[in-house]
Amino acid sequence: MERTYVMVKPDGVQRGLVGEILKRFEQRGYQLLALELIHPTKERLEEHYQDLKSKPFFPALVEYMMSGPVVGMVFSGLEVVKGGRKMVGETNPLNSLPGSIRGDFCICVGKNIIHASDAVDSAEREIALWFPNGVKNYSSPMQGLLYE
Ligand code: RTP
Repeated sequence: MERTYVMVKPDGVQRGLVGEILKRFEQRGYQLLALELIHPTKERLEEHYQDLKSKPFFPALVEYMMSGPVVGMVFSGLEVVKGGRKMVGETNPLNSLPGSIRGDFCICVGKNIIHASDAVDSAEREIALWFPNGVKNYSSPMQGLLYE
């Protein structure tokens, strides 16, 4: 089953939105495989956002992401990468529809509360980066109610 990496960013944690975000992914039917609150290092964030290193906003992005703890989660489910991105909304919250997480809870691109992997290969790279000890699958009876 496909997996994705979701991170509640420091502003999302500080605003007490972890439970709301977790609830939305769970109620959609995605299965929670891992969850951890951590204080990310600069090195880990630079690795996570390696594709954005040349962007002018990169230093501010890393600074923002180090402004407090983050909560990382791994979810599995049918096409969870695409579905998860839809739930999150657009990078700029102003372009995010109400009903999406960014559309419901934030306004500014520099404080957009959540990250979700944008492709299956980057999801696997991010899961390995943030959960270096591995993530175990487990069977859940609930999953049988979601798929034909
Ligand atoms: P993320 O990786 O955090 O899920 O966000 P994303 O795919 O929607 O957007 P991406 O282009 O990967 O950008 C990563 C994060 O960088 C910040 N950003 N700031 N000031 C700016 O113009 C700007 N553009 C991007 C945002 O926090 C964005 O989520």
